[in-house]
Amino acid sequence: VIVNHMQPFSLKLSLHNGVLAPCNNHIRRRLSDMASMYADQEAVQELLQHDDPVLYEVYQYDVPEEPGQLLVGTSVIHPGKVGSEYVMTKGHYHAQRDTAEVYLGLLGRGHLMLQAPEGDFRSIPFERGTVGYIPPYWAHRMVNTGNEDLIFYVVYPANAGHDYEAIARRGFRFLLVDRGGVPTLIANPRYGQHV
Ligand code: PAN
Ligand code: ZN
Repeated sequence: VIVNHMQPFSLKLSLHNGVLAPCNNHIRRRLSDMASMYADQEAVQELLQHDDPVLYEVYQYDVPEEPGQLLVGTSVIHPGKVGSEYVMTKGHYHAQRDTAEVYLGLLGRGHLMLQAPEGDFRSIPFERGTVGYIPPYWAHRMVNTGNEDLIFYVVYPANAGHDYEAIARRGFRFLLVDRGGVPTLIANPRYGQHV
C-alpha cells in the first residue's frame, strides 16, 4: 500500500556557483541579520555605515517537514572578514535535537565548527570533497577562511528545524580569526555573555 504520494524528483546543482534549481527556498543573510554575533562590534558598525553586505546564501528545496523526509540544499558563504573574524553562518542546534546532518564541501576553504551542549568543541577543516558528519545534539557553524566563495551541500531530516536562539545568546567557545594570514582559533571573550 502506498501511503506517501510524494513523487520522486531531481534537481540540478551547479558545481560552479552552488545554485540549486528548482529551488523553492532561497535565503540571503546580511550582516544586519547577525550583527551581534561578530566579536568586533566596532567593525560591525563601521561596515554597516557604508553597506549591509549579503554574507551568505542558502538554496534549499523544501519538502514536507515530516519524519522520514530529507531536506537538501547548498550554502554559499561569500569571502570576507568582520574585523579579523572570518565570515561565518549564524550557526544553530537543530530544534529537534536528536537529528544529524551531512555537509559535503564543493568549493573553497573553511572550517566547520561544532559544539556540544556541555561545551565540547571541534573544528574540522573543510575543502572540496570533505564530508562532515554532524552528530545529533551538536551545534554547527561553517566559516569561510578562503578568498573565494565557500560552497557546500547539505542533507538533513526535514523535521529537524533550527534553534538559533541558544547560539545567538551564548556564541561558540572559540572564534576563527585571521592572524597574519593564518586562520587561528582563539577563545571567545564574550562566550556565554551575548545580549
Ligand atoms: C545548513 C544551514 C546553512 C546556513 O543548511 O542552515 O548553512 O546556516 P544557518 O542556518 O546557521 O544560518 C544547515 O545546517 N541546516 O540544518
Ligand atoms: Zn543544521
